Formats: sequence, structure tokens, C-alpha cells
Amino acid sequence: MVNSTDRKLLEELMKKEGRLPPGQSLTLKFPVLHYGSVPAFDPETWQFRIWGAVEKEVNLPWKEFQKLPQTEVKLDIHCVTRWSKIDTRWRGVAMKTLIEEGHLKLKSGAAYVLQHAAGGYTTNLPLEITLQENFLLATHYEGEPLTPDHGAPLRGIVGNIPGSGIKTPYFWKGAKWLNGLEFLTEDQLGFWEKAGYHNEGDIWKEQRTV
Ligand SMILES: Nc1nc2c(c(=O)[nH]1)N[C@H]1C(S)=C(S)[C@@H](COP(=O)(O)O)O[C@H]1N2
Ligand SMILES: [Mo]
Repeated sequence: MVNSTDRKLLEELMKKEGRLPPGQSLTLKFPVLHYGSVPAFDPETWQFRIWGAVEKEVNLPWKEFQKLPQTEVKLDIHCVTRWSKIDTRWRGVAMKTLIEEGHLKLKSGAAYVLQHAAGGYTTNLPLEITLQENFLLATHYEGEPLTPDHGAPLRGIVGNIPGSGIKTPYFWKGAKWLNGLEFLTEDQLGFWEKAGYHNEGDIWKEQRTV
């Protein structure tokens, strides 16, 4: 059993190792946090749509999406509401894979990505960040398919790879129940970004709100 002493000790260690961004505290649980209700997933009708500043619009049914080569990544995730969870393991499809497999051909002006989720949630990121190792279109968490409340069947995730120095935004920049990517030539704010959250949301700079 893990108790509060373990949590505190690990939190101190993470601070010492420089893995805990300012204003964050460590959790050993996996909080469920979202706006609205959990949308239903029907594998027969589910489609992953890619549109906007792309050469060709894409519609990938769940059956096809599952055939894409998968990548694993271990991340520390940091929610803007101040909880952090370390060493979370994810599996899914990297944006680079969509390009390499020929599903995604960007127009030259494409510079931003808006993630669209079932239920209407959106969040925006620069294209550059979505091409980094710490961003993934995740289908699995800790070796198991995502649970409905954590975003099944697909979610965007972004977190910190300790020691990598790769730019890392807060965890809201990964949409649960992801079903679309809109590529944009100009930035467009997502759900929380429109509500006053910081557009970049850098965890180290504590960019929580505007
Ligand atoms: N579709 C959707 N995705 C979302 C959100 C949401 O409200 N709706 N909340 C974001 C926020 S603020 C966080 S911290 C994480 C929480 O993911 P979890 O519930 O798996 O911990 O999901 C992000 N993705
Ligand atoms: Mo969050």
C-alpha cells in the first residue's frame, strides 16, 4: 500500500531531481478531469478525421487506425490544476507515423494543430510540438486500452520526458476522446484557451492563465 508518507518522500525526491514544475504537487492516483460527460464509443461508426491545411482530407475508421504502427513513451504529466503524475507509460500513434505511413500530407503553410474531441472539446498546439517525442495520439495507458473516463478509444497526450529539455505544455493540451485533427495556417484557440488559459501553457514557466 502506498501512503501519504511515500507520496511526500517521492514528491521531495522529484523536486530535488528537478522533475516537479513550480506550483505542482505529486499524486500517486490518476485523477479523472474533464468538462462535460464521457461520450460513448462505437467501434463500427468511429472515424478519425484529418482536415484543414492538408493535401487530402483523411477519414480513418477504428479498424484502420488500429493497424498503424505504434510508439511507446514514458511521460511525467502536469495538470494546470496543480497535480503531477510521474512515469506514466503510453502507447499510440506518433504524428510522424501518420506522415510516414502516407496518411498525412501537410500543406506548406500548416503551422498549428487543433485537436477535436467527441463532445466538442478542442485544444490547440503548434505543429512543432505535436511532432515532438512527448506528444502522442494514445490508445493505451500502462499496457491497457484507455478506459472511457481517460479518453477511450483515443486521446492526445503531452507531458515531460525528464532530462530531455523538450518544450512541455500542461496536460489539458491533450484531448480525450480525440476524433479529429484540424491543421491550420494560423493559430486558433481551443476550449480552455478561449476561457483564459494560457495559449502556450509551458509547465516550467507556470503559464497557467493569460
Ligand atoms: N475531451 C476532453 N479532453 C480533455 C479535457 C476535457 O475536459 N475534455 N480536460 C483536459 C484536462 S484539463 C486534463 S488535466 C486531462 C485529464 O485527463 P485524465 O482525466 O485522464 O486525468 O484531460 C484533458 N483533456
Ligand atoms: Mo488539467
